[in-house]
Amino acid sequence: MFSKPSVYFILGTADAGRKDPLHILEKALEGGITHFQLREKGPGALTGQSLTEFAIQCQKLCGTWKVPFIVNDDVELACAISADGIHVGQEDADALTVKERMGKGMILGVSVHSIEEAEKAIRSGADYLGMGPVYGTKSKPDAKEPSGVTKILKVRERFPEMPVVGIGGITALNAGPVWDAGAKGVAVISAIAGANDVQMEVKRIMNSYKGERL
Ligand code: TZP
Ligand code: MG
Repeated sequence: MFSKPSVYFILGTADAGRKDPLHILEKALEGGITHFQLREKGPGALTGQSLTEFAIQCQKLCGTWKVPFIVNDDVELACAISADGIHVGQEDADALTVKERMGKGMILGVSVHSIEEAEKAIRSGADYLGMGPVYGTKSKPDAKEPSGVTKILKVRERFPEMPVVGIGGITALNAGPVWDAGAKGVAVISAIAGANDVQMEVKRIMNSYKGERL
């Protein structure tokens, strides 16, 4: 499910600014993202029927590219539209409860910040762990202090089989240490959503794995 290098794109309508979020997603898919997470948050976030309709449009696009479509937090929505997966943070629904509720084949991602949280997430049935913020981020106002790759290294050492995805301020230029720390993937919002050429930016991030510059 996570072959290295994975470029895991996260987007909500607020992250698109004045651009069309579906167009951004389409270009990101063309560029080669390997995973997509719908994370609809903040002022003006879609809710109810408009959120469901938007989610289905994102899901259809991802389906065309055979890219897993993962929903952040919203277990109801993820189950209602049979998303490929759900991602929860420590403040969200308990991972074990989510695991029990979701469909058998669905992917469960959990954000963790320590060995203890990682252990609990793994016991709850997490398929991958999100870890960050690695660098400073403007996309999550309540983000914790950035901790570089130290925590990723620790979790990788303790749970070498568990795929870890780094997140927070990651760009094509600073992704190197995240790959080197053993992350299978990098999760990115602004570097992709805000890029002038979304497709090219995804390729650049993908190529950062081998230290190649595009
Ligand atoms: N969790 C930790 S940092 C972050 C989330 C959702 C935001 C990442 O966004 P960006 O723009 O790639 O820094
Ligand atoms: Mg959350």
